[in-house]
Amino acid sequence: MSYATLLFAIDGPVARITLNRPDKLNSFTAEMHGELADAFTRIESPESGARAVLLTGAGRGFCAGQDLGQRRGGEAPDLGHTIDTTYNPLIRRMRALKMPIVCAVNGVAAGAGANVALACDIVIAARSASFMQAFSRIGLSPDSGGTWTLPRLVGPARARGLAMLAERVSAEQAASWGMIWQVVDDDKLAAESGALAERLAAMPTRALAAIKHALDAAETSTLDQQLDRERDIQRELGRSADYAEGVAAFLDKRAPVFTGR
Ligand code: T3D
Repeated sequence: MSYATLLFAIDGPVARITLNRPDKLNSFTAEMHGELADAFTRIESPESGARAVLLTGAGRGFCAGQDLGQRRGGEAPDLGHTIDTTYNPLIRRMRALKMPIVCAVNGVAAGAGANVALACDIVIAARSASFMQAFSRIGLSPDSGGTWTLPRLVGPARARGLAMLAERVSAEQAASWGMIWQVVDDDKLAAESGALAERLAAMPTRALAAIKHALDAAETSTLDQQLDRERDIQRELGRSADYAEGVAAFLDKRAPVFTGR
C-alpha cells in the first residue's frame, strides 16, 4: 500500500509506520491523519498478521505536531472540530489497539508529535532526539492526551513546567524523568527499536493487549475495581493457547512458541 505522507509496511508480524514529510519535520496534515487512520484499519484487520507496531519518522525529526502552514490566516479555525475528528480518534485508536506500539523517536518530537509518541507503549529515543510541549508558544494548551499522559509519566510538577514553559527536553532528560523507556545512540535506534518490536511481536499478544488495557484502566479505578479487572483478565488469558504454550514450555524446559491466540 502506498501513501503520500507515510511509509507503511507489514513486515511479518511487525507493522512499520514511518511519518514521511521530512522537509516539514513530519508535521501532521489532514491527509496524514487520513492515511494514519487507514494504516491502523489495515493493522487491525485479522488478516494482517501484525502483532506489534513500530512508529518512527523520516529524516531528522520525528514529528513537529500540527502543520502550522495549514492554519495560516483567514477566520479563526474550529480547533475543537479538528481535535475531535483527527487527533482524538488517533490517540484513542492507539490506546485501544490490541498489540503494543513501539515508538522510535529519531529526532525532535514537538506539540502533538510529542504526545503521539508518548501515547505509544514503549518509547525509545535517539540520543540526539528531543521532546517539546510546543503548544504554549503558539497560544495553545497540550492536546493528544498530553495533559493526561504527562503528569502520570513525570509527575505534576514537571508536567506543569513542561506544558507551560514549552522548553525542549533532551532524550536523556526525558529518560531520567521516566517520560520514555530508553535512549540509544543515534546509529543504533533503527536496529534496537526494530529488535524490540520483533521481540514483542513474538510474545503472547493477548497478554500484552491485556496489560495495556489493565494499566490504562487502572488510572481511573479503585484498587477493588482493579482487583476484579485483573481476575477477569486472568480468567480470559487462562483459556488462551499462549498460556497453555507458556506453561508447557516452562515445564518442558524449552523456549515457548507463542502464536498470539
Ligand atoms: O491546529 C490544530 O489542529 C490544533 C492541534 C494542534 C496540535 C499541535 O501540534 S500545536 C503545536 C504545533 N507545533 C509547533 O508549534 C512546533 C513548530 N516547530 C518548531 O517549533 C520547530 O520547528 C521545532 C522546535 C520542532 C524544530 O526546530 P528546528 O530549528 O530543528 O527546525 P525548523 O528549522 O524550525 O524546521 C524545519 C522545517 O520544518 C522548517 O521549514 P523550512 O523553513 O525549512 O521550509 C519549518 O518551518 C518546518 N516546520 C517545523 N515545524 C513545523 C513546520 N512546518 C509546519 N508546521 C510545523 N509544525
